[in-house]
Amino acid sequence: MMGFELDDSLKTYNPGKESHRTVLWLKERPFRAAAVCLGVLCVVLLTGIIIAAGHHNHAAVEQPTPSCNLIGEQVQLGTRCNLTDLRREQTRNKNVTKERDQLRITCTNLIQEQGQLQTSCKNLTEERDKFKTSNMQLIQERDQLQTSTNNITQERDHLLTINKCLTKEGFQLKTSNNNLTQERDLLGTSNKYLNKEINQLQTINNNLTQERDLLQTSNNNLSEEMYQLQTINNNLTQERDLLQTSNKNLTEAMSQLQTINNNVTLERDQLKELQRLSDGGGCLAGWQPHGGSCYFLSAEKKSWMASRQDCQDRGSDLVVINSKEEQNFINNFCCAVWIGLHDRESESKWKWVDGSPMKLSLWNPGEPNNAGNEDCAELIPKSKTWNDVPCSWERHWACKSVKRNSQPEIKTSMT
Ligand SMILES: [Ca+2]
Ligand SMILES: [Ca+2]
Repeated sequence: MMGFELDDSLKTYNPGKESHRTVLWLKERPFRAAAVCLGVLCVVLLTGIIIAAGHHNHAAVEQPTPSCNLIGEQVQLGTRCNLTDLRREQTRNKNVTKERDQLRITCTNLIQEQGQLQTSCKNLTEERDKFKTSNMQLIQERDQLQTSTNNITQERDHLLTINKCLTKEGFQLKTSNNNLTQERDLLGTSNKYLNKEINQLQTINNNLTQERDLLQTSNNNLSEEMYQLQTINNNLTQERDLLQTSNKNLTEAMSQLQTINNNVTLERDQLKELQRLSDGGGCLAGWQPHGGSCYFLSAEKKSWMASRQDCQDRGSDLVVINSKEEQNFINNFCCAVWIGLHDRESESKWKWVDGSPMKLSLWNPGEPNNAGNEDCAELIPKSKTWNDVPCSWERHWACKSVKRNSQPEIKTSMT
């Protein structure tokens, strides 16, 4: 109605209970409070004007109008009614007067309160300005603090990153430190051994130095001796050359004597061999003569190859049987013996050690059967036959050679 509306708190205004809230409200809204006060003042003034108008109407009631007199005259019976209305009006007038007085008192109080409120408003305005200024400063400080906080946060993040890196490096350094500690301990141990070795080497070196000095002295002495020996050697070389010439002459003479001696020895041996042959029926000692040949029976057992080698060493070979008569002679030997028959070069192609083919066949029935790579032949006296067996087996053996008494005359090479 007055261009503004009162707050709910003002509508329920109670000076006794709500004084504190009102003061707070006034501090928060000083201009609005001033407007409210002005509105209240206007209401009071309007109320006063209305009351004055009522008083004027009351005076008009007290002076009877011509029309009222006419009515009073016309309705004299209703006089009691007019008196009742008059009393009612008077009572009403008294009440209104009382209300006006109260309103005047209220108005006076409101005016006083208005003055107080204006003073309070002024103070509040000043405080507001101060708060504004303070607020501005606080905002500036807050912005500065915000900026500072941002900077510190960045620095903190940076420091956190650095801290992480340092932690990582610290861990690596710790690991490295442990490794270095182990290496240091090992090197310490090694160092102890090396020191011990160095001391030993130092001792050895001292000994060697002494030996070297001794050797140096000895070397000097030896050098002198060598020089002397060189002189002696030269003399001896001359003497040697003379002796070599003499020796050469003597060697030639000795060689001639050696040749003469060999010839004499050979003649002596031939004479001895002739003597043995004449004593043993034309065979060497240990050999048995038969026909035009000599036969040797071994006392030990060997393989076929070793047996043949023994015969060859004796200037003969394993026996070659050319006739049944010869076979019968060998059958008289004590036991099974190797004979000079084999198929070592080509399987089943038997031949004698002198290269002649096998003409006479005296194999035991079913032999040769080559049962187990059997390439050498043995003679079995019991069955008077031959059998092929492995050449590595060991048997006695029989050698055969010609008689020596039919050999030509002894050669002499003596000059
Ligand atoms: Ca064979
Ligand atoms: Ca056989």
